[in-house]
Amino acid sequence: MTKSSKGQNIELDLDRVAANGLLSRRHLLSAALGGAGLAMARPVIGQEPGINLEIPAWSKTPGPGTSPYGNRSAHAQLERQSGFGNPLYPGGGASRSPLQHLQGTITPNSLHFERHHAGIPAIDPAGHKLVIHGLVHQPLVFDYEDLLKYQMVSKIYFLECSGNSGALLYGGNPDGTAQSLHGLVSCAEWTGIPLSALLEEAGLLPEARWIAAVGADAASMGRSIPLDKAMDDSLLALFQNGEPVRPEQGYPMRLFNPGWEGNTSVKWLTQIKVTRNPLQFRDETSKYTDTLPDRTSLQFTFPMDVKSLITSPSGQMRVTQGDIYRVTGIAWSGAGSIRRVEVSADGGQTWGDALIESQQLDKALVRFSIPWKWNGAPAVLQSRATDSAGNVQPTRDAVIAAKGTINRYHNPCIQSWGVNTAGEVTNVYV
Ligand SMILES: Nc1nc2c(c(=O)[nH]1)N[C@H]1C(S)=C(S)[C@@H](COP(=O)(O)O)O[C@H]1N2
Ligand SMILES: [Mo]
Repeated sequence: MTKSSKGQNIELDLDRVAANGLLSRRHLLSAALGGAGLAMARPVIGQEPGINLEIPAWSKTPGPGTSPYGNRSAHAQLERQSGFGNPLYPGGGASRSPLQHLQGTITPNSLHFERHHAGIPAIDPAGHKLVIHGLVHQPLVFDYEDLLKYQMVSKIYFLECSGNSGALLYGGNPDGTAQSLHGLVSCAEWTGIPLSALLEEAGLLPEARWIAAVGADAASMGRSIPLDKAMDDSLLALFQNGEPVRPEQGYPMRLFNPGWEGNTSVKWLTQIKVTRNPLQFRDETSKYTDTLPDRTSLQFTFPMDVKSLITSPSGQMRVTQGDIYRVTGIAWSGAGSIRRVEVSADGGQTWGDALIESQQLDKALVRFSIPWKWNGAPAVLQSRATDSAGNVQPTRDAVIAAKGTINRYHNPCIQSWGVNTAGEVTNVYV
């Protein structure tokens, strides 16, 4: 980054856009363009030792050559974080993406979150079949190799478990991180066959209204999907970020319902039955229903709400007084694209508009940032997203007022990261 032409006096010129040190996103923009932005690089003053362009050791001898499968730098090791297993559900559980260490919007396949109800089946694609039957003119069976011959589409979409962020409704978790609290969301380019093409090939009967999708795992996980969705943008996904869908994500094929709760995107898909009514699977009756304070439950709450989250600075990080930070995070909505992300450093009293750094695709993550100077006083960092349908991300109080705390699913509430006078960042509730 280039040094500001305004040199040491830059502080005087910073536009403050909200209380407690939030600065105009224009500073990040203009710095990138080489203008009078924030100078993050250290200026070279005179003959400073260490910048005499000495050749480092790694430049003096050739390194190892090519390899069949690439890996991350030993200096950049990232890991998924697994929850506790339950002996009653062998292979069941979830692992979370390390959101606080990722940038951009695409989740590397090895770090995509996982949620399995009975572990990962060891499927040989040569023995796997996809059957479409029920209310169709002609039941069909597809082999993996057959499916590879179809025209495909590639789309970038987020996937979020509807249980993501549920812990926030209960309070606690002062040591929570972006990963532990919100890591059940990831984003990838999914390549596959529009489900509508396969359903049309089978030929829908006039009374068809739903499809029932079932996986080949030991949980035989099934979900009912309205036919309108299946004919709109549902995919039979075969590839994930360019390579075959990973075993954890449903190899050799999964259903993918863009913008909808992760559970509906049935992995290891082996059966689609076209029906008149939903089949009332376990995962849409005893699970994945939202129980309200009066003990009635909402069923089939499919779309994921508009949501955002600051990933840095975030839980268990530390900031230094006087330093300027690129506050950054992710935002997404199951209802369309992200149009605006605001950031507050005073617990939601004043807000400044963040810069959207990425493309603003439908039902995909966006990356946002805003510069912030920590002045040493207690602060509460929050972000608030607005989507193309005009939905604004709600506060935690608003979510609890609307749906209570019996329900654990579909919590899109604003995350608050508290900064104490020591610079420690923790999960707080305001
Ligand atoms: N067959 C099958 N499909 C499944 C599941 C499962 O356990 N079995 N888990 C569901 C849940 S709850 C979620 S959130 C997503 C998780 O997808 P991922 O593991 O690729 O992130 O898959 C869904 N599809
Ligand atoms: Mo899920």
